[in-house]
Parts: sequence; C-alpha cells; structure tokens
Amino acid sequence: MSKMKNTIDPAVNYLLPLAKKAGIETVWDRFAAMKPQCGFGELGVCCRICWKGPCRIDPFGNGPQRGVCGADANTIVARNLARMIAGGAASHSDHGRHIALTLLEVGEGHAPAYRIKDEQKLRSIAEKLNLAPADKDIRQVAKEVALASLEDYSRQNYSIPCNWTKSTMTAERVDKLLDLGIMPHNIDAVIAEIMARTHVGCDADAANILLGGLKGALADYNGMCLSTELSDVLFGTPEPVVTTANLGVLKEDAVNIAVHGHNPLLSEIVCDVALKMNEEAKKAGAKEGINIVGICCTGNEVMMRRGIPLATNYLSQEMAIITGAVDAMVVDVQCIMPAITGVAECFHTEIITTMPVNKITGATHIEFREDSAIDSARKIVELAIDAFKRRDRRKVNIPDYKQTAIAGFSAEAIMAALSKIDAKDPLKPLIDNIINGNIQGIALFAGCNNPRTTHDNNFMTIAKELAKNNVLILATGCGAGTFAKNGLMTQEATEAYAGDSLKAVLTTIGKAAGLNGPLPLVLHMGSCVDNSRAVNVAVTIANKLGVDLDKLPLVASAPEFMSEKAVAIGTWAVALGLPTHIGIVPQIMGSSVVVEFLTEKAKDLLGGYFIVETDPKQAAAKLVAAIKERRKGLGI
Ligand code: XCC
Ligand code: SF4
Repeated sequence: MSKMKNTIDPAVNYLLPLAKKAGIETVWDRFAAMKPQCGFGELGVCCRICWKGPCRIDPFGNGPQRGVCGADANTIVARNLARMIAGGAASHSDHGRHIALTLLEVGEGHAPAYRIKDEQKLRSIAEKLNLAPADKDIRQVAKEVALASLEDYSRQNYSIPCNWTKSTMTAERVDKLLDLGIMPHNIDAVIAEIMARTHVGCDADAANILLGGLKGALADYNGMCLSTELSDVLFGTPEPVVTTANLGVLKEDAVNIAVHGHNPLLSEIVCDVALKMNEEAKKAGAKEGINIVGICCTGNEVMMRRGIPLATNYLSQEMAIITGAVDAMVVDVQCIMPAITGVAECFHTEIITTMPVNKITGATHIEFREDSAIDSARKIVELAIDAFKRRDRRKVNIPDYKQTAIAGFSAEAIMAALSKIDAKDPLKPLIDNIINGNIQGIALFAGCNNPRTTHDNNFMTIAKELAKNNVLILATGCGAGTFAKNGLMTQEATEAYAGDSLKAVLTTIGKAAGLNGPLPLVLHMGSCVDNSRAVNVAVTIANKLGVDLDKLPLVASAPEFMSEKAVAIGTWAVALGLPTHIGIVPQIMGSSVVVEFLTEKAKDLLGGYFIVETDPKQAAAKLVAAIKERRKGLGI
C-alpha cells in the first residue's frame, strides 16, 4: 500500500523537506510517532470520568463489558461525545461573550478602541430581537442588543428559549426543538448541565445523554450566531473583496505579522495600529513596511473584512514559521498548536500570546484588554519590528505559491448580489434556479484539517465533485482556507469546475453584481462562528418556500474535522435538519446505540443525520444522493 500523502498544498510540500533537513519537527512527524493510536480511544470506549478508572470496554466482547461503576460502552461513548460538544460550545460562546461585553461597553461609551461600524445591521438585529429600535439612540440600541445577548448566558427560567436561537430559526424548527426539550435557555447553564449529567453516577441512558448533547450543540449555535452578528456590528459586515492566499503572501521586504486564532477583537486593532506604524517598519529596513497575514479563523475574519491575505490554515500553521519570514505570530484563542514556540526557537519569530486564559510556555505574553487595546497592539507591532531586525535572511524560504481569492460573502452580500437581478424579490432568482434544477442544492463546507487524512485533499475532491453536479458551495473555517489557498475562490474555478447550469447561474449573478464574470466557485462565508451566516441564508429560503430546514436540498460537510468545536457544529447542523457528512471516523464507533442514534434515529427526530464516509469520492456521491432525496421530497 502506498503511503498516504501528508498534504496537497504545494507550499507545504515545498517546505516539508526543508523542515526535515533542518531537523524541525512538524505535526506530521508527531502524528507518525503517535501511531498506532489507542484503539479504545479511537472507538470512544475509554472512560476517565472518575479515578476508579480509567476503564475501557473490550470491543470484541472477550474482556470487560462494563466499567468499574457499571457504565457500559453506550454510556461511556455518549458521555465522552456530550463532553466534547460542551467543550466546543464553551469555546465559541466564550468568544461570543467577549464580543457582546465589548458591544455593551461601546454602548455605555467605554472601550474607545471600538465603535459601531454597521449601524444598519445593529438596528436590524434589534428588530429581530424585538427591541423596537426605531426611535432610540444608536448607543442605546447597542446596549440593549448586548444585554439581550448576555441574557442568553444568564437566564434562569428554563422555559424561555435563548433569544438568538429562537429569533433565527424557522417557526417549525423552534417548535420541534421545544418539543424534544433540546431548546437551550442559557448557554452557560446548558454547558454546566452536560458536565453535571455526565459526572460519575448520573445520566447513564445513552439516548438521553445525546439529547443533552444536542441541546449543548444548539447552545453552541446560539453563541456562534451572536459572535458573528455582533462582530459585524463592531467591525463591519463583509462584502466581496479580492485578496490572495497561501504562504506566498509573506513578503521578504516587509515586517510580516501573522494573526492567528479566532477573535477579531484583537486582530482588528492590531491591523488598525499596524497601518499607522508602517513608517517605523520602513525605518527598521523593511522597504515594504508592515505586511499582516492571517491564519485559521482570525485569518478568515480579517480576510473577509479587510482583504488581508490568508497565509494558511490549521494543519500548516507551523509552516508559516518555517518560511523564516514571519517576524511575529500573534495568537488569541483556539486552534493554536503549542508546538509553534518550539518551531519559533529555530528562527527569530516572536510568538505573542494575548489572552490571560491562553498562554503557551516559551511565548511572550502581552495581555490584551478591551480598555487598553491600542497600547497592547502597539507593543505587539513594536516587538514584531524588533524581531524583523534580527531576521536571518539566509533562513528565509518563502514558497512562491499564492492564489487569488474572492472572500466576504456574508448573507447580506449574497442578498445584495441577488437584488441586482430582482430588486423587489432578491431571493427569487436563487429559488427559481433551485426549483428548476439549475442549482441542485447547496453544500456548506466547514471544519478543520486533520493529519488522519491528506491535508486539504478531502475538501478539494468533494467540492469539485459537487460543483460538477451543480451544487452551490459555501465554506467557512479551515475549509475556506483550503479553497482559498488552492484556487477555488476564483472565477476561473467556476469556469473550470462548475457544471453547466451552475456556471450559467453563477455567471448571471456575478455579472449583475458587477464582477465582470461569474461568482467564484466557492463562496467564502468566513470563520467557524460564521457558519451561522449559512443558516441565515437557509432560513430565509425555507421561510420563503414555507417549509422547514429539513426539507431543503441543503447539506453540510466537515471532511477533515478534528476539534471539539467542529463536533459541536456538526451536531447542531444535524439538529437543524441537515444531512451532515464527516470525513474522519468519529470516536463513537464503540457504541451501536450512539452510532444508530446519530446516523438514523436523528433523521426521524430532527430530519438531520450524520453521514460518515472517509473516501472523498464516495462522500460526494452520498451528499449528492442526500440532495436528490430532498429534491424528491419537495417534488422538484
Ligand atoms: Fe480551523 Fe476555526 Fe477547525 Fe480550528 S476549529 S481548525 S476549522 S480554526 Ni473552528
Ligand atoms: Fe470507570 Fe465508571 Fe469511573 Fe468511568 S465513571 S472511569 S466507567 S468507574
């Protein structure tokens, strides 16, 4: 059997041999060293919830079938999964909490570094949340929206649903979630409830634990929704912007600062401050001044709002440092490999952590607070300029690979493009084309990369296959990173890969929107929290058609997922009614009850279900089949 390739990213393939020669260890080396990975863990049947354990269930039936307390494989797998969902929901929602708190400060006239950038959006959110914004001062509206969002973290009445979930769903879905008892009332309480019910000696019924997990996933959705929408208020609602992606965006003659992580509260200010410090960089010898690039979801955030080039996605973050050209990597929260400080030791790169709850041994910590954001950002940029002076030019290897990428397709931007065709009824052209089959369906690609499969390959293979079958493609997170780096967010990709009828529609919309050609093959919707933008579009379509989400020819795919956040996202996609593909075998296979629940029973309860398929061609076929089934259901 031939060895699986590490990656299809040409920049990474250029750098990997150089890393090897220099004796620098990367994620792929560590993954190889970790093999064989623990079979019990892979099946999810290892329990470490109490210190009578660890316990593990023998999947072949010869050894123990129950842990010391008597928990069986179904209980153990379900508990492990629910706790992962809680971890994901906590991460996204904590991010959202920071944004909501900042908006509150802006409303109260504090936080001078921030302002309300999109008033219209703020008012329309207030409208959605029933806050009657019409005659109110904009700062008052900001306060009320922030407080209504924070209420979703503090409400104690179990029978009142979270504001954001309730106001962003179809009515039928709201009823369904209420009926099943999985509508969240308070994000933090739901996360705490999962931790409590999975404590030793509590909930032992796998199906019931999974319902708790679904509620946790919806709490995750709620946190993502408010993160996305309130970020737009503070930093602007994305509009299509042309930029570039992959490591070739680094510049030999510039101070290169990589912003990495998730939360735009920090990166936005770093960008603002860096713009003003160009002269200082030039004085230090950087002819081209300061060059900011993004990694992971921070990269997506600044790419879609500012057109800042995207350096790379999750799995190849170490590679950015291995170019020898990154002077500072500024990180906030989530998906930052602790390995980067070790790699940085071989170079001049400053790794700068900024959050009190996210430090990495070996990094420089510059604490970031909303009230002193500009000062911290200035210190960060100064450190980068200092590091630039120490850069060893002999170690610089910037791969000559970059692609054009058109980013920034928020729901609003999509509606704006459509309204150029039909100003009175912007959705009509989209819906007509779905009904007549020119667009067979819509696929949302989300999630991470994972060394268990060839980096970027599943995303690329499935997307090309779906495009050929006239499926409209949306993308977020590191999947969006894959498509940006590999040229699928271009008009040329539409010409090359879209099926004829999809191409015709994308061309009509693109031309009407003044793009002088088709829309890109993959529409970039943003970071992981921005998956809510896709829901926004889907709910608008569903309402217009008068059906619930589980009737739409809409599918999701996380073909290279790894994080707890991705587990949470996939689970809420199922809860909203979407057939949801995952391309990595999940750590649940040790429980027939859990597998059956998520791949079959969920379909009866919610309309959505998981499709597990590691072969990308097969996965594409299954997604197309799921779309066809939905079309049949609608009689189209
Ligand atoms: Fe990427 Fe969002 Fe996954 Fe992290 S989790 S690896 S998508 S950066 Ni969202
Ligand atoms: Fe073992 Fe039960 Fe403790 Fe888990 S909770 S470690 S199965 S005794």
